[in-house]
Amino acid sequence: MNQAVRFHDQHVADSHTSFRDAVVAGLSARPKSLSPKFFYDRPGSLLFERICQQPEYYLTCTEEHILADASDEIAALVGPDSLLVELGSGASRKVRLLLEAMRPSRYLGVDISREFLLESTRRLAADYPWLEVHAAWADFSRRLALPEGVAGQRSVAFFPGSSIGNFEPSAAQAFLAHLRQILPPDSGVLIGVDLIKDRAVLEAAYNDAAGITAAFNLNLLQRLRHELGVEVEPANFDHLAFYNEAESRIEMHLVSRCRQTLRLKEWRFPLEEGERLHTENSCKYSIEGFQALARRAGYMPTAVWTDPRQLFSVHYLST
Ligand code: AVJ
Repeated sequence: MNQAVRFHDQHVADSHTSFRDAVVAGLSARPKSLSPKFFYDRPGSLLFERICQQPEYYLTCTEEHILADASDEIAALVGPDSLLVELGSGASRKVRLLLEAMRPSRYLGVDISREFLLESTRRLAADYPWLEVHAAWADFSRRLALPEGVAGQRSVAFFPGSSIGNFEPSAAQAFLAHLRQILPPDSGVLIGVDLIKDRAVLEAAYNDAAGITAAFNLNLLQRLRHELGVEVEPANFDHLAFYNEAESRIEMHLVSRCRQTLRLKEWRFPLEEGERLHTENSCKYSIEGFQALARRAGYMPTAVWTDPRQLFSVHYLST
């Protein structure tokens, strides 16, 4: 059977304008900042795939090992005939482990990167002919809704990769609480969460020797140039990533190498030498800290798996 992917366009119609408005607001703020969700244009999504293959970036391979080891247990928790919803599906590699163990009747991939979403869901549909595959093109940080046609079925929302770390803890709690509201009764959330650990291990993961994370960070400036026509020279910026221990988070910034002015239409954004543009927070948790947050969001933390080095955790939260 060669079945098609059911595509649901949930993207905000004014995505270009809202991108520009967000950039103008972020460059006008003090300190200057841009949301990490803007990293994921096509080149950015490809760079992220390469980050996941860097030896220092332990998150991806560790999570994959945890999922491989726990997949039967996860399948038993979730039960048969469910809907598997993947948030930020990207290249959808990890979910294959779950699909094979769980054998859900339906899969819904949700992603902000349209081409990536279509490619990866088409591959899933081709490889798993028994699976009904849906794709929702959406910015789930703004709008989260199960599309018509899948709503109502007992679900498990898979939120891999520690993407939840991009939210501040209070926003993460609000996001999870909202997710709980839209999931049908008796559902669950399977979520990957990076753990607090040695500064050296954390900082190496965001400063890989091959410079892929730096290229990923700087690609945001290319995107501003190509998509919005911002006059900006990426070579005038340095990549900076460090662990902010007080906030338990990796911070990424772009640091101005000189005094310069970015231009966008009638706007002027002057930068001092050394001034930073904050591009990402990646919050880290202890197992107990994350379980407490999940409880505050209304969930029951039912199971947690980790690796022998306690680098990464995968939680199952019941709604
Ligand atoms: C996709 C948000 C989980 O925070 O580790 C990787 C993104 N940024 N390297 C992370 C990212 C720099 C990643 N998340």
